[in-house]
Amino acid sequence: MSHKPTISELAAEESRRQNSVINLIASENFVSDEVKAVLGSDLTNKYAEGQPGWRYYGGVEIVDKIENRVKELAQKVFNTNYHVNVQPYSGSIANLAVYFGFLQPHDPIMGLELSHGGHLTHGHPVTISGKLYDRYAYFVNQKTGLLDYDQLESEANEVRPKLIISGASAYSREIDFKRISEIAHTVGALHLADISHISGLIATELHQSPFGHADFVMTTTHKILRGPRGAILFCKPEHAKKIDKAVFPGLQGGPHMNAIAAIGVALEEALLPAYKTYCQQVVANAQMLAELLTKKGINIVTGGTDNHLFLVDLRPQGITGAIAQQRLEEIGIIVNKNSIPYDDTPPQDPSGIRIGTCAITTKGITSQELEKLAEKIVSVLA
Ligand code: DSN
Repeated sequence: MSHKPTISELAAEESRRQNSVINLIASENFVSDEVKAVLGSDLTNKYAEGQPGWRYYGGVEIVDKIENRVKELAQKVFNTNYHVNVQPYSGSIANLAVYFGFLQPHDPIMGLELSHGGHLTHGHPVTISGKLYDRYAYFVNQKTGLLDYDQLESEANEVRPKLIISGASAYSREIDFKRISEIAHTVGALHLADISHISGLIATELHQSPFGHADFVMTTTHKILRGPRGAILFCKPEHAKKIDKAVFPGLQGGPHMNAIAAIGVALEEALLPAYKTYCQQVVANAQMLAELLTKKGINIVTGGTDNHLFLVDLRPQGITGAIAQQRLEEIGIIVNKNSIPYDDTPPQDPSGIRIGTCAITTKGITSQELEKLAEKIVSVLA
């Protein structure tokens, strides 16, 4: 009888896979051993529904201390006095908590079109955020590939949304959160800034901050922040009660205390000077890789990047994103196929790939290795 590998064996196999490839997936990273140790600790055994100081369970003295400390760390990392909730299981639930707490079914909302770099949970029709609320997409400019704030403003004036969602998962240029807040507030809307992809850059002042402007700020914790899977949801103090109630009991049960504590470890790491150096290197590596590919005739959407990622437009090569993803995987380079703005093909078979440098920077890639990497990428795309 053939041996079916145990889950532990498969997990070990996945570790070997991760360490044997070059990971260019913009939303993935490698966490530290300390993050892993706390994530796998006995905190996973503990129920703690409620908030520190008012739980529905006994034995919460230590988890209360942990959750309070993680909240303090989150405020410190982002240099903010916004209220903070560290319980959302993930980014999708954290965004939903804002919608559930502040919107009524069929309220109009605005989010960046998915194929222009937006995110499914920002009102895409296949998700609850698009089914429960009336989403109006905004777009990047067709010529420049840049967010078109004037177009957003005139659309907001027409739509009169209750909420504008900013933030992206495939946009390589700086986002003007202040301007988006101004647009939102002028039309009587609230503003949710989803900073999941760039939160580390905001924490280290390498990107404009939405704090002080947006009503809500949400980040996942497992991308550039190098924590476990989870999310942190911030809001202006006047929205605190509704946000906490929307997360629990509105959408969730017991918080995952092991994940919350491991987020705390990642936040402790983000306060170290080495973290700023890391974020600077992430951006420098993305810019260098984009430049190397451009020199070799590859078309980068918007011509480069201000952050940790960029999109490759494969139309000149005459191959799809799926083919590029497969060819790259065959030579040990992992990317994801991705729509590009004004793509003529569907998201299942888009014309681009997304490349990000968070994971390879954690692994300490050198500039010579980046040059070799660019050559390898071009060898299978051209
Ligand atoms: N799926 C994530 C990404 O890859 O950007 C966002 O949730």
